[in-house]
Amino acid sequence: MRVPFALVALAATGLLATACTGQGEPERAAPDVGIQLFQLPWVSIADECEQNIGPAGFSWVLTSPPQEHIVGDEWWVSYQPVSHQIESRLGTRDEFADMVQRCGDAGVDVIADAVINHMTGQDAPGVGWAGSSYEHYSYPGSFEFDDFHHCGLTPYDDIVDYGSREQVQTCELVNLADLDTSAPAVRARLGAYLDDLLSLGVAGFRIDAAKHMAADDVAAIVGRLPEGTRILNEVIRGPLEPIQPEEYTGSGEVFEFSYARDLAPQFESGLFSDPDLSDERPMHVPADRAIVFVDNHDTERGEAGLTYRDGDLYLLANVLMLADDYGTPVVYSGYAFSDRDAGPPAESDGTVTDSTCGAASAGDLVTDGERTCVQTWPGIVGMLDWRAVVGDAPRMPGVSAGDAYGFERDGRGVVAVNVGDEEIVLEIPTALPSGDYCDVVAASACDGADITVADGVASVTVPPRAAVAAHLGSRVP
Ligand code: ARE
Ligand code: CA
Repeated sequence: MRVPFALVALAATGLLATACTGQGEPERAAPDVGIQLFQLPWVSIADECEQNIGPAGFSWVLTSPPQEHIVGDEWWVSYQPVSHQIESRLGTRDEFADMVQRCGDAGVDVIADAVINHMTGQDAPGVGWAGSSYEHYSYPGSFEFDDFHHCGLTPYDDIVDYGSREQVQTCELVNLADLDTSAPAVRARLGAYLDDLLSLGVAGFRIDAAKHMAADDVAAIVGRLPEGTRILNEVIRGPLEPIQPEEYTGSGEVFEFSYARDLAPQFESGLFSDPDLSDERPMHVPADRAIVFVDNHDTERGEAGLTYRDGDLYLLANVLMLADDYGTPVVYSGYAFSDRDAGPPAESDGTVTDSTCGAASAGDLVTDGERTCVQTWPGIVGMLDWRAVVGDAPRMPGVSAGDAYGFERDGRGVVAVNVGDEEIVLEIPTALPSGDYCDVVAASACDGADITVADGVASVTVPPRAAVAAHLGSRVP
């Protein structure tokens, strides 16, 4: 039998002593895998933690920015802070606190998206979501004109040239009022905001637009936070730019954009190549500093080669990422859209509509506004358990045949993907014990012969546009 989805989920929570093996269950180490829940309300994230994310074995969620923002329907209003009150269209302060508590009880940490480089980009005065009045360079009670950079280097003080470090860090990113993060008073007020979120129990922060703050400024702002506070710096790698992600590894981890850029083209060409298996991948931060992803909320609206729109192939890319031994993966879960600016489904007062995921599967067509619910896809859940079983076993050299590619994590698990239109049998050298294994990616029932290991070789039959994976715990008794 193939391990039914529910059993995989149970095994992941450790409730199931023996699923598909007569040898007793292998050791599992909870994998460090995150899930970005884009523009999902706090109440819904709490429900997701309890119903899907915790049981699947994700260790953290990355939320959208929680602070007060400008009023509008677009998703990106979240990135224009009006004040640092934790009141937004995604929920109230109490709802945020309750989410952190409930996720924690489900074994899931919360990482908040911290927008600290800038305030709003509105030239006209206005009133924010929670009622705070503001002008472009005046946020009563927090920041006034002199707390901002006014770079004087370009027309309207906007960043024009990413080749200029000074422009990138002291001019305005798309007109967003750029805080003078070198000033002690500014650092202190931003620090107070992060402290406030920590007091509600968050485990850490994504530092939005970190590239636009000098690495020393970021270090000063986050360096005083309690030890163990997790910092994920957003520094989009621009290969020819002067500011590189490596500058920020001293203050935390960094989103490594090279990873998805290298991964996606292989799915189009069917020509897979092994990454450099030493710790030194070119144009990549060291593995222990890297956050990797197939796409995120910016790249799915821009450069990403694979998104939810690619159905099966998108799942396959996530499978390979989750099987890899480089970096900490974060899976992305958003909503379908045609218009880049389109916000999430909302109530007439602007509050984002609550939404929890039922049983969805990869490749299901989602219409605009519908949530992709990637965290419930059986293949993703199966691969989280796979990752828990393989632990830190080294990644062995890959094997290709036609449009298929796969590799072993030494003695613990094998994985294969096929991006072509024909079934392929891939032979992967392995130290797994001989026997029959169930595939943990597919949602359907296992007939007991998905993968056969004999004489140190795993024979993996990979259907068209599918992924197959097996681990020590999916061996058929
Ligand atoms: C919106 C409107 C603008 C308007 C502005 C102010 O779209 O037209 O001028 O509001 O009123 C998000 C949206 C923006 C939105 C903004 C504020 O994407 O469209 O602007 O929120 O509401 C650079 C940065 C990188 C940044 C990307 C988007 O380096 O940090 O641009 N990513 C983060 C978030 C975004 C967010 C912001 C920052 C702002 O993830 O979602 O913007 O808080 C090369 C460079 C990159 C550069 C990239 C794009 O690749 O190497 O560094 O990324 O080009 O320019
Ligand atoms: Ca700046």
